[in-house]
Amino acid sequence: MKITVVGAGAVGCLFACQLQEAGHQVHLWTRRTPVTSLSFTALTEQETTYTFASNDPQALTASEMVLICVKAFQVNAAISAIRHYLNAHAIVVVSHNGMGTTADLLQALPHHPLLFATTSQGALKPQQAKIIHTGQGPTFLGALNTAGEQPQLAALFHQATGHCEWQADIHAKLWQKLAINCAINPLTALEQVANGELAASQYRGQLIALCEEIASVMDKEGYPTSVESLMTTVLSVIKATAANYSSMNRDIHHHRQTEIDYISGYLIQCAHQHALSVPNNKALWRAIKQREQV
Ligand code: KPL
Repeated sequence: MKITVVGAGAVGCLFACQLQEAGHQVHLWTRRTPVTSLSFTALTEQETTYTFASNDPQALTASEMVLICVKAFQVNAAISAIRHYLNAHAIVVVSHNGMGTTADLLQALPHHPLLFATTSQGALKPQQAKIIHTGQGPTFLGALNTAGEQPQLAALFHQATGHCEWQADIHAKLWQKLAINCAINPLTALEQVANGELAASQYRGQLIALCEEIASVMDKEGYPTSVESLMTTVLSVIKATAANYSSMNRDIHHHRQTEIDYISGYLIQCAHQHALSVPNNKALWRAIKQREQV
């Protein structure tokens, strides 16, 4: 398949290398300096160099699938930059942390098959042309509109990127991921600690309070869960990614804008619509917004 990956961050580069390795024709579209070659370190530590066509409007127009891997707050700008080049049938798959971009996507691209991919694969990009695969987690793919109902695409991702499952309701998976990110990301960013540090008893009360608020919002959103089940998931991710620094930890560390408005901010917005109070999540949202100014 002819595929354009928009965004050359860690996840975009990881998908680009995996799709190219699986035999697809991958073109990269980035805001910054075009990326033409990437050294990829696999989980086996084997290193391979992949070369890509980059920032070529003709290649973008020829693409059958466009995979948008930018931060949630960059989605609108990315769509504005590419939409006039897209061919009418191009399938558009969006992948980012957090929630809250769907309405804008549906409005900007009403006639394209639109899908969302949420992934737990881990990748690090220590340098511009270097990408390291750090963890193999599942990817879930699902439709955002009727034209996006293309379950066969899960097989394409499964073959290229490792375990990928089709989801009849992708929002169920997005809420699960949002819960994990609301619990882990702001705390690890404010404390500047690795994910594993949150297993310490000093954080247990705060994690439970966050999960109670998240469960109450998920219930009203039609995705009922229990505090116990959320805590079990959060603690297992803390353990599985103990040595990792969360994406928000890295953003604060490097003085970059974070995805807080699409993580805790999205939860707060939904809570507000249901007249629910989420003081613990709000306090973390406020604290991150203050740290972003520094
Ligand atoms: O998704 C993540 C992130 O860092 O954004 C987790 C799951 C917390 C892993 O670090």
